Amino acid sequence: MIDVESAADWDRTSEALYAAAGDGPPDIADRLRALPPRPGRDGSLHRDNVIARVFTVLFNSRHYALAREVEAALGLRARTLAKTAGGAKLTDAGDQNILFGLGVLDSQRGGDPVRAKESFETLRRMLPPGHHLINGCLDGEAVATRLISQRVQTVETEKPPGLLVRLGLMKPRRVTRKITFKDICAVPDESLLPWLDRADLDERGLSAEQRSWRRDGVLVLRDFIPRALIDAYVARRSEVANTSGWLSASSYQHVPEMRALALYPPLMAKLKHLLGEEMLLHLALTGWVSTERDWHQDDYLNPDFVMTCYSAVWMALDTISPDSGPFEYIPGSHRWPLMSGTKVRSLLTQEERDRREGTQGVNHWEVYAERFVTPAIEAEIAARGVRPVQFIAGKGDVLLWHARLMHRGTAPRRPNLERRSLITHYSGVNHRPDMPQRVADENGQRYALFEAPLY
Ligand SMILES: O=C(O)CCC(=O)C(=O)O
Ligand SMILES: [Fe+2]
Repeated sequence: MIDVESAADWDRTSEALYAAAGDGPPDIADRLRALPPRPGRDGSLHRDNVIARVFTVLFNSRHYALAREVEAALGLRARTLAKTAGGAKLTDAGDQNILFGLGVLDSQRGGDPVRAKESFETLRRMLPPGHHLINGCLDGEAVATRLISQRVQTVETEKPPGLLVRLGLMKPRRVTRKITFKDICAVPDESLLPWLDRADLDERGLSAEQRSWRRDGVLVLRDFIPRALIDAYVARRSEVANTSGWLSASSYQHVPEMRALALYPPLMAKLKHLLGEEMLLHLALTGWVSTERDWHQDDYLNPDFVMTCYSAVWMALDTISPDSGPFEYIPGSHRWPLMSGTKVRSLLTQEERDRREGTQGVNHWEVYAERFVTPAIEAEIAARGVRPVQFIAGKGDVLLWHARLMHRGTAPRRPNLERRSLITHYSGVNHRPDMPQRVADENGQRYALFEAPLY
């Protein structure tokens, strides 16, 4: 194995991986398995980077059958790795491979080359003697491309340029001044906001729950979900042998046991009571570990017409350990200025706005923007001197949160500790013209349909 210190090394290691990938799918699993192991802190192997990347590319390009094949051949780890590589934070990543992978991903995204180099150097220092780095992520993409091209005619097979070549091409980012929270917010038209958020609302006649929603932006319902519903879902979810759960955001459409929780009529009634509109289920996060998604309000990810007529629900399926990376929020922050996706995107570089990733050409603007969004929110929190609160929950406890509430999935203190939750997101039925396909369940509760298999 070669230590990567120069552009020539990148090329040589790439060639080694191309050779390992071979020409076709039949023995791809064997070839990937034959890649050299490189123990990380959690015992992961070097090949994990390649597998994660292969899986991500296949999945993103909707080559589900091939993705399933790779997964079947290599074990369910492929999915977990792919998810971790996409969602982890550089500073929190305990896994050397992922750390390195992120460095490479940074550079692929035209991200901060200094950070990419730093993560690479950090990894080098962490490596035990006799272990080496190779260019895993990029070549994972190459392997995936090759796999696809064996089965599908139209996919390009061109080799992606090496990391250092890309770094050489990147222009240094010009930083003029610090971006503040105000810079990424907009003033919404009050008359279009949900009724409980309007300043001129007559508070007489509001229920205690409506008052607390108006004041805090959350509603906590202890021991709210019947055990039998939770147990049925947990049994089904346990069939997925990895902590990330199903990858597709609309897995609920294929899993009735999940819908029984997400569309539990008393829960839907609470949502309607707070938002003033019937709510439509359209997203579920089924991982049993923290997303580690940093501070944000959810609404800035939505199209403008949603206008914060949106809410999410955090359901504890078991006792949630404080060490497992609980959900954290700032009470009352839904009355702070409203983060605006348009404003955030306007602060990206033109290159970032134009960038398309993967075979599907997705632009991950919210990920690129974290470099200024996270510091801006952290500065706002410090300036206001407010204290975050964690949702330390028992089985059946539920937290409903406002689309504008500042929240995050914290980093676990014990990395592999389970955090058994179901997180579901809803919009007002009249606020989603972009989700025309919808059905009602036997109780009349509505959910959106998407063209995605259970994955
Ligand atoms: O991991 C978490 O608890 C945070 C999830 C989150 O931010 C969301 O679902 O909107
Ligand atoms: Fe969120």
